Amino acid sequence: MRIVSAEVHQVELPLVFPFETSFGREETKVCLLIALTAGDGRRGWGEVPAGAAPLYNEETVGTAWHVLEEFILPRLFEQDVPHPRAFPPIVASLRRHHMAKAGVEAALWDLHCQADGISLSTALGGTRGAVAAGVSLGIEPSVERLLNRIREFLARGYQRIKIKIKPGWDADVVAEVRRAFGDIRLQVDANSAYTLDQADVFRRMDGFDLLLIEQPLAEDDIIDHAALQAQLRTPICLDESIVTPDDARKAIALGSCRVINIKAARMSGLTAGVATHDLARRAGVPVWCGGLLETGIGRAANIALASLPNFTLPADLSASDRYFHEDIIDPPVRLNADGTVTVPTAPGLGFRVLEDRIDRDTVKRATYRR
Ligand code: OSB
Ligand code: MG
Repeated sequence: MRIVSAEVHQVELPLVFPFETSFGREETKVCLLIALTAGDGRRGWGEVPAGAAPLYNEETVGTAWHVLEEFILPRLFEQDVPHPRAFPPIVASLRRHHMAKAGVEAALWDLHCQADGISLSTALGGTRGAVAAGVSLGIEPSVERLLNRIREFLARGYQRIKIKIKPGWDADVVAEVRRAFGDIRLQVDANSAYTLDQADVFRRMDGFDLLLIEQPLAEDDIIDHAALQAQLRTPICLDESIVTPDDARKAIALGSCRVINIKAARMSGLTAGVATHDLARRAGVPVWCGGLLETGIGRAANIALASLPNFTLPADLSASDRYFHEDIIDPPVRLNADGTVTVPTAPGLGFRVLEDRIDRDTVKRATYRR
């Protein structure tokens, strides 16, 4: 593939309702969208799900833009890329900036699949036609408000509920959720809000039959997580701590987790996401597909990835209407009656990208040429 130009769009889409985690509250989805144009005129799309501030990881839309403009896109234009899997080595010597790299790699996958007339799911090795969908719900101003949200999403048919926790909003809230909804599939995500000396909170939660406890401790830690996992029956699932396939190998070897949340964007792209899936599968460790409140473009790639065989737990892949009044893909992602999301079979991302909506939501844009 010869890429002749790259458009970078910074978009802002209002969320249907605010999303609060232990690290902050978001009312608007801010990210970069990348459109690559190939020599044959085809366009491929990818998302850089970095936010306005470096809260989930170290990247922001500003750092991603800088690194794309100054380093990643110039390298892309320097050579032809025979396959999307040839892209990671081209940018490997640029340290980190995983989301910026992942956005370009996703657009290359879209182009590659369009050219071959295959779906992204097929290209990645997907084996299922639908993915079990869960919903991730933020911290609310009151327990009652959270219970109402959960009720609403259970009624829509989501197969599992994930709630965000932080010190002061944890074991008691989980107890109330269990009391209200019985044995629903339930998990929690701390986004690194605790330290090992707060282990008693997790020992308490160990009695609530959670599917998993996501990222309780520091984002750069796999030592204390191993110590905590040894005290718990409930699997620890790592999110922020796993940014390369090698991190996954080490965390599994140390016993730092028994489940892994895979977000290709956190790991520099779909190639690394698939590699992590493969090594976890060989180790007998289940994985599931996480999300970063992506627009339809990022979510389409996540759906394709989640169709691989070892994605055995419900994904943070909700319908478009959980996030946005109007998504930027057509059709929007919809929840099936059985609580799944269909994996598209059309070539590439499998959805039509609504460029006029992207233009409407774009606050900053630039085009770079070979
Ligand atoms: O930790 O999984 C997370 C959203 C933003 C940042 C971090 C996380 C999340 C989610 C949302 O939980 C999942 C989704 O996209 O539905
Ligand atoms: Mg998480």
